[in-house]
Order: sequence, then C-alpha cells, then structure tokens
Amino acid sequence: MTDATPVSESREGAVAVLTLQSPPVNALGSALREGIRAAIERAEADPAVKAIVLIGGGRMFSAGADITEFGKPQSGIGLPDLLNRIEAVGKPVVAAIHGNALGGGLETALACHYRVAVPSAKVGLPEVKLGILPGAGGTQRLPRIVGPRKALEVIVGGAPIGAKQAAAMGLIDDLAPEESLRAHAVAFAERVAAEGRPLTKIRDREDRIAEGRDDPGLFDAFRTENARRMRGFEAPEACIACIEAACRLPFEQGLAFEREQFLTLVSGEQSAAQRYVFFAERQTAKIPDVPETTPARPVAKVGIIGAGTMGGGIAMNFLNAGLPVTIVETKREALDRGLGTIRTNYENTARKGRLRPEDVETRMGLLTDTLDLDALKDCDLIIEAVFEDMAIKQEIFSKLDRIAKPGAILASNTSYLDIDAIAAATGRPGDVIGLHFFSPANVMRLLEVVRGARTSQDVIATAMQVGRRIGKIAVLVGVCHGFVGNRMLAQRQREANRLILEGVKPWDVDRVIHDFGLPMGPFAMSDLAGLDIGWSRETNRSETVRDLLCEQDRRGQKTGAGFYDYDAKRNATPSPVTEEIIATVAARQGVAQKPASDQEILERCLYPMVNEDAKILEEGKAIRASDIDIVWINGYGWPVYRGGPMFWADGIGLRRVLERLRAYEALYGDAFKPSPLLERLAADGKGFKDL
Ligand code: 3H9
Repeated sequence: MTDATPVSESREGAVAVLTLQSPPVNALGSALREGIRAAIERAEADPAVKAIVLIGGGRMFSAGADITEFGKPQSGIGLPDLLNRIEAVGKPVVAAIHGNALGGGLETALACHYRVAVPSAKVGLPEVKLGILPGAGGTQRLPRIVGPRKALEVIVGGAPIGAKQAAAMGLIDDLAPEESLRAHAVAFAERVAAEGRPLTKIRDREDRIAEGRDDPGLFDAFRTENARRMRGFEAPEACIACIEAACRLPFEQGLAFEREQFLTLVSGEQSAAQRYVFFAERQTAKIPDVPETTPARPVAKVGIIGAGTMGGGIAMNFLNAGLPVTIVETKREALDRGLGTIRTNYENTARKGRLRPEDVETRMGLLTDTLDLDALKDCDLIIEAVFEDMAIKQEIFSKLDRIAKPGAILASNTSYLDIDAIAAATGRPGDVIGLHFFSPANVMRLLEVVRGARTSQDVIATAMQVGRRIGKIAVLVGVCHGFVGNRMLAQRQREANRLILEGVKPWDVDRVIHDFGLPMGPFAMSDLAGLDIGWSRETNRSETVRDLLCEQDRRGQKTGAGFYDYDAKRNATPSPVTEEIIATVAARQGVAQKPASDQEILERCLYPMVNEDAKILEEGKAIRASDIDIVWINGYGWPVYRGGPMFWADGIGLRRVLERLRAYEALYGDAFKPSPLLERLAADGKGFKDL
C-alpha cells in the first residue's frame, strides 16, 4: 500500500483495489487523474488481477472535476479520455460508492462496468449549477442507462439522488451494507470475474434511448415545463441539447457534441460567475477573528418570541431540524393563528408529497406554545421576532436578561434596528446578536448574522453553526441601518421611486429589472409584500405615491390593487389609476418629466447599490465583497449567473461604473456620490475581487 500517491493500490485475492486519496473531496485534478490512469494500467497489465475496484478514500467517492482547474491549461490526461480508458479495460471495473459521487465523480462510475453503493450515498450531475454540463460523457452515458426523461431531471435539475433511488433507476447495480462497502464490492468483483460475465459498457446500450427516438417531443415538453426556472441560464438548454444528441447520434459523435458544448460553456461568463458563487458561498463561513476552532455553545432548545409570519417561519426551520421550540405570544388568538399557519404549511407540504404525513405530527410535537415569557428560562437560544419598535424590543430584552439562563444566546430578528441599542437593555451584551431571517423564513436560504460591538466570539461561532444546521447560508454582517441586504435595497428603491416621478412607468422599471434576471422588479415586489408595511391612516401625510395608493386601499396584491391591478388569479396589469397618482405627486413636487432608456433605468437602479456596497466594505460592515454577493443572491434573487452585484460590477469595470456614477451625481446630487473605495479601486484599475 502506498499512501503518499493520490491513488493507493492494494490487492484482495485476484481483485486490485484502487483507493482515491485526494482529500477532502477526491476532486479529479490532474494528479489524481494521472494516478488513476497509472494504477488502472498496472492492474490491467498484471495477469494475477482478474477484476478492479475503484473506491474513494475519506469522506466520499468523488465530488467530480477539480473546479479550480477550469480556465487553466490542462495538464496530464483529460477526464473524458481517462474515462474512455477505464471503460476500455478488458477486466471488470467496479465503482464502490460512499458519500458523494457527483459530476465527474459519477461520470467516472458510469465509465466503470458496474456500480456498487451504500444506501446513504448520493449520486448526481450538478454541473448545471456551475453553469456547465457533465463534460466527461455524463450526458451520453446517463440517458443510455436511465432513459432520457430521467436523465433530463438529473442533469438539468442538478440535484443529487439517494443510492436507493439510483438503484431503482438501474444506475446502481448493487447496494452494499453501510459498514462493509469495500468487502462487498470486492466480493461483487470476484463474482462477476469468476462468472465471466461480459463487460457491460454503457456506451453500447441502445434500449433506454429508444424512448427519445420514439418520442422526440419529450424534449420540447420538458423545455416548456421548466421554462421559468431555466430563464436566463445558458447551461440548461445545452444540457437538453446534449441529451437529445445522445438519443440521435452514435456514441462517439454524441461525445464530440458534448465536448463542444462543454468548452463553450466553461469559457463563458455565466459559468465564471456560477463557479465564483460556489466558492463565495463556502467563504462566508470563514471569519478572520473567529477561528473555526472557536468552541460553540450547545443549542438544544430554542425559544421564539412572536408567532406572526416571521416568528412562525423561523420556528419551522428549527422544527425541521428536529429541535424543540417554545413559541411565546401576548394573546391567545395570535398564538392560535400562528400555530394554525405552521400546521397548514406542513400539511400543504405533505399534500404535495414533500413531507410524510407522520412527520407533520412529529414536527408539531416539538412545538410548545405559551403566553408566559418565563417559559423560555431553559432555552439555549431565544429569538425575538416582534414589531420593528425599539422600545418594545428593549423591554423584551431587559425581561429576557432576568429570565434567560446564563449563557443563553439572545437574538433579535430585526431587519434594520441597532443591535447594540437592543443589547444595551441587558446586562449581558456579549450574548446578544442579530439573526435576520428573510421572508418566508422557512424558505429563504439567507440568514444575516449581525454582530454587535460587544457580541462575543463564541456567540458568533454558535450563530453561524446554527445557521448551517438549519440549512441556511449564514453571512456575518455588522450593525448599520438595514444591515447589508436592506441597506442596498433602499438604494434601488429610492432611484426606482425617482424614476417613476420623472415619468418612467413602474412596469418599465420592473421589466428592466426582471429582464436583467431578478424574479421581479421593485414595484411588483412592493405589491407582493404589501404597500402598507409601516403605513397607517393615522400617520398618513398624503405625500408620496405610496401614501396615495394606500389611501385608496390599493395596498398591493392582497387588496387586488397596488401599483398594478390584479385579477382573481393575481395576474398583474398596469393601472391608469396608478399613473394618475404618480402624475399628481410629480406635479406637486415639480419633478421635471424626462424619458429614460432601459440602460439608464438599469444603471440608476443598480449602480447606487454597488456604490453602497463599497461603503459597506469601507465601514467594515461586511467581511468581504463576495459575502455581499451571497446576500443579494440568496436574499433578493439576484441572478446567480451574474455572480452578485460586486462580481457584476467588476465585470463591467469599476472605471466605467465610476464614470456613470459621476454623470448621475451631476444630475441628481449626493445619492450618486462615489465612495472613496470605489474611486481608489477604479483609479488603480482594480476590482472588488482584488481587495
Ligand atoms: C465536473 O465534474 C465537470 C465534469 O463533468 C467535466 C470535466 C471535464 N473541486 O463543500 P464543502 C472544496 S464539475 C474543487 O465545504 P461538504 C470546497 O471548496 C464538478 N474543490 O464540503 C471546500 O474547500 P475549502 C461537479 C472542491 O462536505 C472543500 O472542498 N461537482 C470541489 O459540505 C470541502 O467542500 C460538483 O459540483 C470540486 N469539485 O460538501 C460538486 N468540491 O475547504 C461540488 C468541493 O477550501 N461539491 N471542493 O472551503 C459539492 O457540492 C460539495 O463540496 C460536496 C461536499 C457535496 C461534495
């Protein structure tokens, strides 16, 4: 056994066992590829070897190609050639899979003659999420083994599937007991060698792809069904075209087609952006002054104050993760309403087949409801989710200071208030932190973890870990109005409001933002959220467009009208009433009417956000530019194929962004005043990526 090489070779009787040793994920970089080739060729040449088992050392079989190698010159054998080489071996080659076999990892397994896996293993072709496609034969081999319909789901969907499901599809030949994969795979290999079974090469199979030849319409049907989630992305269409080619062309020609498509995508802007996002997401966990070794506090019991939309949604995250939750309200009716909503949400999910009916009860069984704040005394983490009112929050935190056990983490879900002022209401500011969930809190992946001036390091470490435990992408931010995400949103909203007063139609602003790739524009979003958030008749000043819309009970989708008119199915149409209201406000304020091109709309909405990002970085309210990108991708639907606002601005070039900001500053004043950081980077010909 030689451990220093990326592939260790050992022998079990007549079976050569080749173990991939490239931690942490056995990414198929050049050294590992060369290692596999050499080991395979040795085993093939050795007459004493009758069969070969390829198995992953460490946590998994393989996470696929080494993503860091993309865009660099290739060294050593390429993955497609290596896999053709494996497939051509004249002895049975068996892939033994545990952990993950993803992307090139699964493609490697598909080039083997047999696949054995433990039930907990996951297999998949997630390349589409990196803006590419399986480029080592995956689009040609998978349809030949599972049929084009399933291949479309796996390749275009990109989600991994469990080994049992994969076995049911015929993708896995045999399931092994969890604890004895290696022995099981060796026995399997011995058996097939002894039986002299013909080697099954997936490339030779024609039976499953017949479906695609007999019913070529299935591809267009898939395109139509999935148009919405594929909107704006280049890779999904290329994946579909390759699977279509698999059904149409001989294997080698199909491979050549796949290669061509792969090379186009991998050198394109979308894939560069999506690969950047992959690494950026993983960066968020790294906090310079809170090392990964910081001991976290145990969190076994959670308390939530407020059973409204946010409180209920937050509670569901913890229930889903199997943590008991105590939820507190001031009035019985509010509590019952909140609990009813949680139950309905679970029941709807169960009805759609995404949750087992018995799990609804298990999750509800973890929930305790109470009107008594004292019931939170033994909670490890308490999250306050009441109205955005500093006085109320301070009162709650001063009560919590008396009630909560020592060491409990006291968190606020405020979306913009000062965490330090909230912490000051307690005698333990080190235990206080912000946990800003995004609505709907049980769905949205973003969690802004807001560190106060005195929040202690272990509280930060615990909050980040808890975030991951409940499936969120946790991003650490500092205290400022609106933190990172909403602070940027405010910039866009201000400009969007100014544009409509100048006579640009709200639907034109929305169209430009939607076409850019966001799920909806600012006015459609306001209608969805409700225009009356923070508005009341008592305090109404009849000044803004929103004031006038709300006065007429145009409060958004829920009242059937807002900026848009809505039909019973909530389809939106532009409203002449809104146009009149806007014209009235513009006339009152004396706003000069002027048209704006789509380019101007886009720049005026998005460049101030980029400028604000630079200020956020200067003030140290975010650790790194990529964290800001992750906030906007996961909290606001920024298109991942554009890599986040900072990445996007770097792509345009900060000199150009600066030039446009200055031009708008001359027209509109300070709102566009470039930040010193942006000026400095532009002057040096640098980007945010260089920070
Ligand atoms: C492909 O295969 C193309 C082929 O079709 C065609 C080729 C011609 N490469 O996520 P983690 C790093 S494309 C390089 O924290 P987990 C990761 O950055 C590939 N590095 O672990 C991290 O580094 P650090 C298709 C990789 O247990 C460390 O490994 N495959 C790769 O939470 C640990 O990762 C995929 O898209 C990689 N392929 O999750 C799968 N993968 O410690 C991508 C990981 O410095 N990978 N790293 O921050 C994953 O989805 C997850 O890593 C996995 C494990 C689920 C496997």
